[in-house]
Amino acid sequence: MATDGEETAHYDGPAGGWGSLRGISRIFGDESDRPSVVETLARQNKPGGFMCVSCAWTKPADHHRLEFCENGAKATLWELTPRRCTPEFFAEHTIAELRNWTDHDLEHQGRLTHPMRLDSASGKYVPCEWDDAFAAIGAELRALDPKATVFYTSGRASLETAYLFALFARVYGHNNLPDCSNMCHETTSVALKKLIGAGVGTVVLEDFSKCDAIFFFGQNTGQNSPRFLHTLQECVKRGVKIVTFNPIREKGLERFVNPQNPAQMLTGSSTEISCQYHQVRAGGDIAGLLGMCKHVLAADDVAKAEGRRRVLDVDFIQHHTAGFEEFAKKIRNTAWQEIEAECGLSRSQLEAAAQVYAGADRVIGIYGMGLTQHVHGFDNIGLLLNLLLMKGNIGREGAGISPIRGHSNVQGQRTVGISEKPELVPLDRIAALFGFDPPRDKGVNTVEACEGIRAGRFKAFIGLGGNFVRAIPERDAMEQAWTKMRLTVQIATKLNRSHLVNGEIAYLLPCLGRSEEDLQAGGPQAVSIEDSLSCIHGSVGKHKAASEHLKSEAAIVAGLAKATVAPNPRLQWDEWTADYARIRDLIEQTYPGMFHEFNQRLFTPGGFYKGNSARERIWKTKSGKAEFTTPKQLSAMGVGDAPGRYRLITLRSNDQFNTTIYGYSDRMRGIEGTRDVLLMNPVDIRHAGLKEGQIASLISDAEDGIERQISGLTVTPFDLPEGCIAGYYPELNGLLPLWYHDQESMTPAGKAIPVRIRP
Ligand SMILES: Nc1nc2c(c(=O)[nH]1)N[C@H]1C(S)=C(S)[C@@H](COP(=O)(O)OP(=O)(O)OC[C@H]3O[C@@H](n4cnc5c(=O)[nH]c(N)nc54)[C@H](O)[C@@H]3O)O[C@H]1N2
Ligand SMILES: Nc1nc2c(c(=O)[nH]1)N[C@H]1C(S)=C(S)[C@@H](COP(=O)(O)OP(=O)(O)OC[C@H]3O[C@@H](n4cnc5c(=O)[nH]c(N)nc54)[C@H](O)[C@@H]3O)O[C@H]1N2
Ligand SMILES: [Mo]
Repeated sequence: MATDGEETAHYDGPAGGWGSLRGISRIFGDESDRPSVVETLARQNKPGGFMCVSCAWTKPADHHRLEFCENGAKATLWELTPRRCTPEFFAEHTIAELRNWTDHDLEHQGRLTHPMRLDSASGKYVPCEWDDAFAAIGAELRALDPKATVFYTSGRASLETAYLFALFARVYGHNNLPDCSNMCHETTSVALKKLIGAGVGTVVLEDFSKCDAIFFFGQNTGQNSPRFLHTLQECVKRGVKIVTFNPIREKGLERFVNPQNPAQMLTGSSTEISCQYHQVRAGGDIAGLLGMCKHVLAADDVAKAEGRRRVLDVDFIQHHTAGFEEFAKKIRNTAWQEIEAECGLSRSQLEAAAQVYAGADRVIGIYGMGLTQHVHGFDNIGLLLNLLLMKGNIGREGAGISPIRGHSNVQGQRTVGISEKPELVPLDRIAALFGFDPPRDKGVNTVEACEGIRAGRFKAFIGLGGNFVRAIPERDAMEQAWTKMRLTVQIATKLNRSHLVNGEIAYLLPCLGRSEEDLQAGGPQAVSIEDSLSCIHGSVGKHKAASEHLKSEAAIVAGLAKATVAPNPRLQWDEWTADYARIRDLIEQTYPGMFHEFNQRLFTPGGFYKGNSARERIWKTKSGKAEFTTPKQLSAMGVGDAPGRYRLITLRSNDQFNTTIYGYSDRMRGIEGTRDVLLMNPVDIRHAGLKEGQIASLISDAEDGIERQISGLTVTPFDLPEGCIAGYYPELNGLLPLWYHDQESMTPAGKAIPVRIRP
C-alpha cells in the first residue's frame, strides 16, 4: 500500500456484481425497463444485432446471453432516453446561459430533435430546415479556402460515414482530419507503426486462451472495457498470471464478480484478477519496464554462464529485430537506484514482476491511456515492446501487444481514411476511383488544429460527433479563440459544451444513434465498426428514431458534401445514402486487402479479422525488422521533479463516458456525490499542510508564463504513490498546456501534468 494504512476513499466490493446493476438503476430508474430498451439491450454486441456505442472491446462469436456490461448499458440507455432537447428548450435558454450548465445537465436534456441554427440577434439556437442548413453551410465552405477548415471526427461514427467524411474533405481540398484518436491512442499508431510496422495491436481473442501471463499497464478494464473482464476471469481460472502496473488500485484489476454468473452473484465470491499489483508512479513506466528488462537480461547472463536454456529468445532477436545491442548497453549502464527513484517501485518488486515474465512462455502486453498520454508516451510503448521482443513475444500464438482502444469505432475510422497523414491513405486509388486529384500535403492533427484556431488560421470547423472544446487541452484560451471562426457545424445526438462555443455562423445538426433504425430510400441500413482486436462487425439499429426530423450521420455528411463540392458523376452522394452497401463496395475497392467481400462478410459472427503484418512477423519498418527502443530519459513526464510540483493524473469515473457525465458516483473508487475532488496520498496531504475536506486549487506548473488554475477541489485522501495526485477529466483540462504532449505523436499528456497546489 502506498498510504501507510491511513484511511483513504475506497470501495471494498469487487467490480461487476450487484453494484453494477444498482449503478444502472440509480441513474435510469424506470427508463431501463421499457420493452423497446430491453429488446435493444438483448441484441447488443451479438451477431446481427447492434454494436455497443461504449468501448471498443471485441464482440465474440460465442457471446454471453447478455453481451453487455454496466457501462455499455448506460451508454445505450443514455442514447435511448425518452427525454428530448427540443426547439422549445432552445427558445427558453440563451446560449450564454447554457454555458453555465454542467456537462451532465446539458446532455441530460435528452436527444436533440431538430436541425438548429444560431440566431446571433437573440443569442439562441432556432430551428431550421435541413436543406437550408446544407445550402448555407455549403455556400460558406465554398467561399473559404479549404485548407483553412478542419473536419473533426469522434470515434463513434461508422466505417461508412467515416469513409464519406474523409472523401468529402479530400474532394473539397484538405487533409485536416483530426480525430479523437489524436488525444488517445495516436501514440500507439505512431509507435507501433514505426517499431513493428503495423499501427494497431497484434493480439486476437484466441490468444487469450493460449497465453501464460498478461502484463497490464495503465488500462482500467473494470470501468472502460468491462466485458474484457470475462476474458481475464477465464484466463485466471486457467492459471494465467496477471501483473498490473497502475498508480491506482483499480477494482476491476483486483477482483471481479461476473454479473452473468448467478452462482458468483449469490455467493458474492469473486475472482482475484491480478497476482501482482504495482503502484508505479505516474510517468514511471519507462523506468519500471527498463528495470524488468534489466532483470531478464541478468537472468539470461546467468543461464548463459551456466550453460542452461537461455532466457532471451536469441534466435528471434538475431533474425527479427534491430537495436538490441544498444538497448542492452543502456540496461547495463542504468543503475537500480535511478530506476527505483523514477518509478517508485523497489528492485525486488520489479524483479518479482520480471520473474513472472521470464518464467512464462507466452505473454501478452496490454495498455491504455496510462502509457499513451505522456510526453514520452512513445518510449513507454517502446519499452513495453522491448520487454516483449526480448522473448519473442510478438508474432506468436498466445502472445503479443494489445492496446485497448477507446471509442467503439475509433480504430476503424483511421483504417478507412480519417487521417491527417496523406502517406497513410491510398490517395492514388482514391484519385482513380473518383476522378479527382486529392491533396497530398499533410493536414493537421488535434493539437495542430488547436494551434491553428488559436492563431486565427482556421475559419471553419465541422465536428462529426464528440465534444472537441471540452476534450482538448488549454480550455480557456481555446474557447476564446474558437469564437473567432467564421463557421462551426456540430453533428451530434445530445447537447454539449462544444455546441455552446460557436463561430459567427453555427449549426447544430442532430443525428440518429447507432441503436436506432436507419431508414433510407433503399430500405433499412446496416453500418459497420472495427473493434480493438481489428475485427469488423456489422451493426443494425432497430429502435425507433428519437425524432422524425433526425438524419443518419452518413446522410448528413453526404448532404453537406453535395452542397459544397462540384458535381461529379462518380460522386454519387444520393445513391450512397440510399444504400450503404454501395459505400462498403467503395471501401472494398479502396482497401481490397482488408475488406475483400466486405458486404458478404458483414455479419460474420465475431467479426472478420482485417489482418496484421506484425502478427505474421513481416516487419514493415525502416530496417525491415522489429525495432528496440533505447530511451534517452527514464521519466515519461515532460519536466523534471521539483519541490511542490505534483504529477496530476486526469481520470475517468465509473459514471462517465469521456465528456458525457451520467452521474456523480465513482462507485469502484468510493467517491460519491461530486467530481470536484483532488485525490492525494495522506502523507502528501500532511506534508502540504492540507486537511481532508479542505477546498484547494490546482495551478499548472508549466513555467510558460500562462496562469492556469482550477479552484473548488475537495482534498480527498486516496491510495496513490507519493507525489502523484489525481482528479477528473474533463473538469481539469484547463490545466493541460497545449504544448504538453507526446513528442512523437502529439497526443496530449493528460497523465502526468505538472501542477502545484494552492490552498
Ligand atoms: N465507461 C467508460 N468507458 C470508456 C471510456 C469512458 O470514459 N467511460 N472512455 C473510452 C475511451 S475514448 C478510452 S481512450 C478508453 C480509456 O480507457 P483507459 O485506457 O483505461 O484510460 P483512463 O481511464 O484514462 O486511464 C487508464 C489508467 O491509467 C492509469 N494511469 C495513469 N497514469 C499512469 C502511468 O503513468 N502509468 C501507468 N501504468 N498507469 C497510469 C490510471 O490510474 C487509470 O487506471 O476507455 C473507453 N471506454
Ligand atoms: N485531460 C484529459 N483529456 C482527455 C482525455 C483524458 O484522459 N484526460 N481523454 C482523451 C480521449 S482518450 C478522448 S477519446 C477524447 C474524447 O473526445 P470526444 O470523442 O470529442 O468526446 P466525447 O465525450 O466522447 O463526445 C461526446 C459527445 O458526442 C456526441 N455523440 C454521442 N453519440 C454520438 C453519435 O452516435 N453520433 C454523433 N454524431 N455524435 C454523438 C454527443 O453529443 C456527446 O455529447 O478526450 C480526450 N481528452
Ligand atoms: Mo479515447
